[in-house]
Amino acid sequence: MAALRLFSYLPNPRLMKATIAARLCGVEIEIRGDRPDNLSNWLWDFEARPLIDADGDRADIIAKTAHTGFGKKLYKTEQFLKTQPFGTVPAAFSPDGAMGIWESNSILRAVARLGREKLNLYGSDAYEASRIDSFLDSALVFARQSQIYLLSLSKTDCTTEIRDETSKSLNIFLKGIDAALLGNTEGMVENKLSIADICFACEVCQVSRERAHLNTLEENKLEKVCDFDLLKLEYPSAMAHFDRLISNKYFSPDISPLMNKLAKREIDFKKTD
Ligand SMILES: N[C@@H](CCC(=O)N[C@@H](CS)C(=O)NCC(=O)O)C(=O)O
Repeated sequence: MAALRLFSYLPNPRLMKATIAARLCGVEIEIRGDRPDNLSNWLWDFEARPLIDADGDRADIIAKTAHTGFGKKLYKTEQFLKTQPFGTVPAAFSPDGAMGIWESNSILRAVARLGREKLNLYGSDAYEASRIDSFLDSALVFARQSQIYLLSLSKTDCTTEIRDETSKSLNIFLKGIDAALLGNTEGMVENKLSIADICFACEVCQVSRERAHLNTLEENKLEKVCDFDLLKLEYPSAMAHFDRLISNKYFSPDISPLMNKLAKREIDFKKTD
């Protein structure tokens, strides 16, 4: 039986935090989900699945317009909302469905805790673990802004203010990581690979999904925030670490298909431009 069940839209770099950690420390996880557009046709539940006609008769399904990220109504069970009080995805569950965990960084921590016997990714003492938490918290501050940016790009109403705020937030995030690495190549905390590195790699992949919206960026006369060539010049240690991480064999099964698809989109866009 899987140690953790996850429900999310797919692909989702924030869910990849958990799958990369699970691969590294041998934790079995079960993933349910679908393309973002299709999740409005799914039952949001521990037993998540596509909706069926009979669901129309169920009194425990609450149909509500999403507050973040989905244009349509979402169908969440009362039990889902009991275990997931914020009602968001990615959503993780204990194997019996009784305990819900949300926020991708907390789901990542759960995987690391479950797998620490095989490989410890969450620090060797309270100080190291807390420093790792500091990186996760800094990443969440950045992630909040990148979410606003990516959602505004998908709604094609991104403004210069949103774009510039995101760029500023990315620069603050990368500046800290660049300084923390100080030439270290294995990891941000005590030069050991930890969930801080996994979170960092996935959040950079997430913001680089702006490349799925190159038309919108051009129409709104906006520059990308995640220009890898420029970022490499400005934050050489952070971006070299990012490159090393995404080509690591535990990361690449999740990251490479997404990054290759985005790179191809950029090449195709330049060809038609
Ligand atoms: N910071 C959270 C973001 C979670 C989130 O905002 N999820 C949105 C989709 S991007 C959601 O589930 N929205 C459902 C709703 O608003 O009802 C994380 O990293 O897990």
